[in-house]
Amino acid sequence: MSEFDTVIHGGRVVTASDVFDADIGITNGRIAAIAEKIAGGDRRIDAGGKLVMPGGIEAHAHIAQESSSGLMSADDYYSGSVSAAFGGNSSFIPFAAQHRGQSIADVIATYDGRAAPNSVLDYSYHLIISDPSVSVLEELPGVFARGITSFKVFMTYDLMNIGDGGMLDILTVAKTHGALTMVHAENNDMVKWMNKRFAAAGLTAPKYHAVSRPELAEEEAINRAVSLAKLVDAALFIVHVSTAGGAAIVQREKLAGTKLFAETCPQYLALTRNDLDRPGMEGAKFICSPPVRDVATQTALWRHVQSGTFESVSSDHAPYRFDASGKFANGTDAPYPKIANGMPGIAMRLPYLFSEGVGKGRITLQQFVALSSSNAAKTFGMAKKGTIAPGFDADIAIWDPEMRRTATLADQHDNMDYTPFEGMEIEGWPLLTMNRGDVIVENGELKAERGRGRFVARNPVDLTGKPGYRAKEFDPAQNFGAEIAP
Ligand code: DUC
Ligand code: ZN
Ligand code: ZN
Repeated sequence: MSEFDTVIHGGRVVTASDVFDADIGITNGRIAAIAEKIAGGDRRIDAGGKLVMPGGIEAHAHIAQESSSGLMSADDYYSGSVSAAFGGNSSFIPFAAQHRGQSIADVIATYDGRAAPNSVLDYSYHLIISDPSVSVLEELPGVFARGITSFKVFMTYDLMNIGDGGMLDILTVAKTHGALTMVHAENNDMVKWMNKRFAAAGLTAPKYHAVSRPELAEEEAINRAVSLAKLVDAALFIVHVSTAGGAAIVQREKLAGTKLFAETCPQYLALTRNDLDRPGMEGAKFICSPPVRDVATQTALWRHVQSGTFESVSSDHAPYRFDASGKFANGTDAPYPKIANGMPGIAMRLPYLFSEGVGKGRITLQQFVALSSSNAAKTFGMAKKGTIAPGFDADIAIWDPEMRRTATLADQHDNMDYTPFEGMEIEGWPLLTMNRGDVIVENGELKAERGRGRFVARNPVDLTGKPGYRAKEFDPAQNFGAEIAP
């Protein structure tokens, strides 16, 4: 018996700060040693000529989740985690969604029943709250105590939008417990007004989806969400930023010290609204909200990826098949507002970001690791994940930086019947994915058992370096209003 269960040798190790040649010794699922040369190991994995990186942490995915209209996503915790692993991820944080009238305890129990027997990867949940009633707010401390330290709210969709007052209530409870509130920021009334006008003009094809959700709707809502969070000085994470204007607000507010985090997604870097204008109903494959925009937006978002506006590039994997179980649940000629919202991408997030980011010289290897793994671990409180260091979970992906592939459905290993990335040329591909020392995927083969993944209890959000904002109305020195300060 060797001191190490596994030794990965001969590879080039990448962390968010460094690139160096080293061997890694793994014992009991943890990284036990990093050295120039490590002998022994019950199993030795040759990583010569390869990159050895922290496995991705997918922080935005809709898995075994019903939409507000009751449509189930195509991927469950088995297919979703398998697809994530094929795409170089070692863990993920999908959503547990409360729909109106449901107790939070029931929601969490439901998702435990979906995830625990099925996931091949470690997982946690962000709790979606659609109904911040007094009883729901009272349940939240128990959720934090279980290590679910982030949740998502919506400013759009009639059945999800919690209103500004609801957001202030949630932000305030979150602040008390050190939780992070994530927000889908789009102005609901702007979108509904646009929909009404398109419907009146008989314009219902998928391509109108893109223009029905204007850039201004996102920019206005991001600005409002940030103002709400600042009023109570709570931490906020803007999900799926799709506009240059929205990203600029995030950048400005981060500079000002606001307790703000954000992500964008590959689809906003890779696709444009022209994709919604493909022949027939093909455009439905590209319907997601917020919508994909244009080339100028892609260029601007890449600049923000490069310069630190975003903690992460997440997939927003929201899989609905191109059939009656998904996109066409309301008929094959449904008007765009009745077509399921979302696209798959959990297996393409990292290959796309590597190829277009590292491969094209837009970001460094270290930035790739930060954007794909390390920042998510820090932001969402996964204390033992997100880097390669002694004592951390052996969550590792070995990549061939030179492997070329043409993106195609067969490589996704999900339950979908299309990938929006079909045909894209990719350079750099994950060959092996490991979670807590177990090999999950190796050379195109799944090696893991269904249900081996474990729930990860997460820490409160780390706000070090973010001084925040103090509304003068709540400043005791101003002598008015401070009595009700949050
Ligand atoms: N928001 C998401 O984050 N994902 C899918 C659809 C949506 O509105
Ligand atoms: Zn959203
Ligand atoms: Zn989403």
